[in-house]
Amino acid sequence: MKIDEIVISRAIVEGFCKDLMDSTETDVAVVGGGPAGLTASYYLAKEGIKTVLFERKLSIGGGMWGGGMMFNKCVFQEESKRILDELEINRKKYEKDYYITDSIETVSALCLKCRKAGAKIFNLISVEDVMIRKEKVTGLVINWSATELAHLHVDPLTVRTKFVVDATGHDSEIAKIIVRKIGKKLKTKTGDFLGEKPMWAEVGETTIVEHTKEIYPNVYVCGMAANAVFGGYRMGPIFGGMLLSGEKVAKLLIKKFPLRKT
Ligand code: 48H
Repeated sequence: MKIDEIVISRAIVEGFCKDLMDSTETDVAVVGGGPAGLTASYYLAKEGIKTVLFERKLSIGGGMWGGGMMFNKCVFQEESKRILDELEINRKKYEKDYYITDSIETVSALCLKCRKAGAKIFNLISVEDVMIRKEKVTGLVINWSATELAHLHVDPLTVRTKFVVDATGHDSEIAKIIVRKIGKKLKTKTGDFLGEKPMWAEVGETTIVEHTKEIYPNVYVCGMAANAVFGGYRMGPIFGGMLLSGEKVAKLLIKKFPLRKT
């Protein structure tokens, strides 16, 4: 069989550019491919909502690969079991109300389900800014993560979106960008980013779902970023709250698209 390197190159460049062109206008742009962002993208795409996820790193999965302190197991509580089942992730009961999964399988399943549902995932792209028109976020400013890492002075590109999900984990980067660029206008008590509190798993896992909501017109927060924005506790290596938070933000946004398939 004849194999031409140039055909391979053209296939990659053309295929990627087509995907990127198609993603310049979208319904929901999710920033961050950890467990929360992936779960949100899965449920949104499953409903026929055009969903694009941008992940800074080469691998998606965020803080999930390493389980707890690199012991690659993930722990989930009873409330999140139904999401594991929906995603066809094998789980073993550990004790009453606690389940354990293999972190490699968990991330891989989340990624595959997300893609199969129709969400577009771009790795190696960082969101560095937002577009704001009439006090609403209308788009994201993106650049290659490699540009950032090499401190190159290269201008970014932009994508238009109806809604943004900040799923950037502990750093809550989108919320921080908003405060930095236009002041304390978040939907928190002070309008400012409140910051994460110390470890208290039980409380952290409860508030993370409560804190999953709109933080600025058209911008929603989920996962660890939700507790960081609203001053919630951290919870350590239990991941049920991340899936439940991703599911909740998807539910909130699905309501914004009443004409989509149900
Ligand atoms: C593109 C970006 C940008 C950007 C960040 O950290 P994550 O895994 O976040 P969650 O909320 O899905 O899950 C949190 C969980 O992993 C965790 O850390 C827990 C449970 N901690 C508890 C504790 O007590 O410590 O994923 C966020 C992802 C990462 O992959 C980042 O690379 C990515 O977002 N990201 N991608 N543009 N500006 N900022």
